[in-house]
Amino acid sequence: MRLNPLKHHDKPIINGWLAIPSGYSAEIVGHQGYDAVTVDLQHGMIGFSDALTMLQALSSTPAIPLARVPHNDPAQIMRLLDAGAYGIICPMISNAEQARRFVAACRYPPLGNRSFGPARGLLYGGKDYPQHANQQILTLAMIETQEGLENLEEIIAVDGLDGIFIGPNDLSLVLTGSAAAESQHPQMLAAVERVLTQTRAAGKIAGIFCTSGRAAAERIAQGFHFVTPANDVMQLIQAGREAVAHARGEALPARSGSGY
Ligand code: 3PY
Ligand code: MG
Repeated sequence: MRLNPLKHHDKPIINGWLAIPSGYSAEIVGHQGYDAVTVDLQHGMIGFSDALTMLQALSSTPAIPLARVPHNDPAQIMRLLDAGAYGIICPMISNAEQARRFVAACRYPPLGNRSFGPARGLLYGGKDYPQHANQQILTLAMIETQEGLENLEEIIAVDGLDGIFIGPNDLSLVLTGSAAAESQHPQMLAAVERVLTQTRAAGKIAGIFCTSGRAAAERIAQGFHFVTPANDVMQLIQAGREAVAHARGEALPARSGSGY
């Protein structure tokens, strides 16, 4: 089976993020040097057939294809793994039971309850995918709720969970009342630092969503192993605004804290 380099990372993982339902943009993004690219079925405008085409497009690039599911649903997780995703990011994990259910959906028996029907897993991963998928598929649980923060230790400790991915917009929304991915609010700074420290102490991947490459570089310097330097929509917005402002000789308009 094709090995998943994200499972044995020695350098920070730079992860692209796709919200636009297009195989063509997936292919373009996959060729830009990212280690991994995530197809976002939670907040992206993406259904299963779009995701299939996008995972196929990503397969033709060096980037490892990942998917974020809309919620902790074993049927959705199974279909995206069958479609060739080499890892799943699951939003809104709030306790260990939810994390165990998530991991079980990503693992064939006896480790979990993923149903057998590997489909594109065989095409992307290779003929021996069924024998090795349990070891190669990446599982990242998103911490972005108050309860998730409170139950952090027990979530991180779940066997088979590879790491944590912070959703800073949702997290800052619940902690500070406004969605701001790079919020400097003391409560948010403390929460992010706590998730980072505890995840690293457990020897697992510490990941976070960011709104720009510069913000992602700061997160890497802070100690994160897995960063997303904005999604395709944010990059399109930023590039469009810059182009218009430069053409008009005007100052760049201010960005919103959420990146949108
Ligand atoms: C968040 O910031 O809440 C996310 O889920 C990132 O997409
Ligand atoms: Mg979120």
